[in-house]
Amino acid sequence: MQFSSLKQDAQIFDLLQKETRRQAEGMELIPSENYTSAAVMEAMGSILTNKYSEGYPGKRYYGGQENIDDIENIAIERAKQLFGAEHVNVQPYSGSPANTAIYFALLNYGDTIMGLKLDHGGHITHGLPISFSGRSYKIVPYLCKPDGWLDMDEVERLAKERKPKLIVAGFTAYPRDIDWKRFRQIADAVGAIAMADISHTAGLIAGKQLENPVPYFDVVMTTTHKTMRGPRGAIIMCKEKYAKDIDRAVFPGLQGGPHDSIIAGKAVCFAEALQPDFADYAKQIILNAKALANELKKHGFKLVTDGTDTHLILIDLTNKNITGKIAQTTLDAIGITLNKNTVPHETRSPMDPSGIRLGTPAITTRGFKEEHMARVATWINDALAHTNDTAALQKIKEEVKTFCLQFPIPNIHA
Ligand code: DSN
Repeated sequence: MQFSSLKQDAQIFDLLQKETRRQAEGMELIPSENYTSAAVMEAMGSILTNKYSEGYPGKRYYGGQENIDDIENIAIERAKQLFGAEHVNVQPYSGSPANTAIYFALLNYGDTIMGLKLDHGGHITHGLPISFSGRSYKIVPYLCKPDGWLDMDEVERLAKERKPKLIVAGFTAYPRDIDWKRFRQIADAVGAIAMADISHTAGLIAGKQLENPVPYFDVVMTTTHKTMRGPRGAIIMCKEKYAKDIDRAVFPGLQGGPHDSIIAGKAVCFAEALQPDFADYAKQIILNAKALANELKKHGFKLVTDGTDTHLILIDLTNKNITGKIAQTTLDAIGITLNKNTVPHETRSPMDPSGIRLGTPAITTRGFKEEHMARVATWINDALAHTNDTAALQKIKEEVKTFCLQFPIPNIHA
C-alpha cells in the first residue's frame, strides 16, 4: 500500500510506513492474525463507511439503503452457503460483542453458562470473572486435563450437576480438534443451549479440514479476520428458532449502526472462502502447523497435548527455564511475533505465564510450506538459547528478514 493520500498526516503516515516494514520483514506467528486480500481491503476502506443503516435489509430507519441492503443480503447468503447455516447476522462489530449479543438474546442475567476457563484456553467472554460475561451470569468453568486435553467426561459430569442454560465450546488457545457431537449430546442431556465460538478455526471449517458444528449447534459465532482471512468483525449463525432473538439483541439491543464497509468486506471474504483454492489454503495451514510442531519437538520444546490438529501450537516453556514473557520479547527482537500465553493448570501470572502460543495462518497466506518449518523452529530455538546475546539476536533477525522478504504479503510492498 502506498498510503499516498495519508501523506497529509505525517505522523500517521510515518507509523504506517514503519508498520508496513515490520509486517513485511518479520514473521507473523500469532495464530489469530492473518493478511486480507486486496479486494477485502478495498471493501473495508470504501465509501460504504460514509453510510448509516440501523436496522436490517428492507427494515431500515434511514433512507438511501438500496445498495446497502443488497450488500448485506449477499453477505448473509454467502455465509449461509459457506457454513450451511439457517440464519446469519453479519452485523456484529467483533467477537466479544457478538458473544455478548448471544447471551443477551438467549439468557437472563444470573443464568448459568459453562465455558472453558480462560487459562485453559477459553476466551474472556466465555466467563472470565472480571468480564461482562463473568459479572452478569453464573459461570461454571470446565478445565483441561493435566496433559492439556479437554476432559469431556468432566464436562458431562459438571453439566449434569450444575444444569447450565448454555454451554460454550470453541476456544482461543486449544490446539486440538473439538468433539462437537459430544458437546451437543451433553447439552441435550441437560436441556442446555449449545453454543460454538469457532473464531479460531472457522477458516479450517469453511475449507472443509475440520468438522463443522453449525448443523448440530443452536448458535455459532465466528470472527472473520483470523483463519477466515477477512475483515476485522464477526457473524452469528443460528437455528431459525433463535433468529429473531439474535437479531434483536445485536440491533437495537447492543449495537447501533452496522459498519457497512466491513459487511462488504465480509461478503468478499466469504466469496473467497467459497473458492476451491481456499480448501487448499486451509489444508496447508494444518500441514504447516503439524510440521512446525514436529520440528519444535526435535528441539526439546514441550507442546501442550504433544502436538496439534489445527493451526495452533501451545508450548509450555517450563523445561527450558524461560518464561512466556521473556520468550515473546526475545522473539520480537528477531522479528518473529507470537504471544505469551497461559498453559492449562498455569502456576504463573497471565502477564508472565509459562507458555507461548503460535500458529500458521499468516505464514501460510504468505506461501510458507512444510519444508520451511525446520528453519522457523531453529530460529525460535536459537533465539531462546541466546536471550541476552544482542549480537546473536541481531544476526538471526537479519536471516529472518532476508527469508521473509522472499514471501510477499498481499497489499504490502515494502
Ligand atoms: N485476541 C484473540 C486471540 O488472539 O485469540 C481472541 O479474541
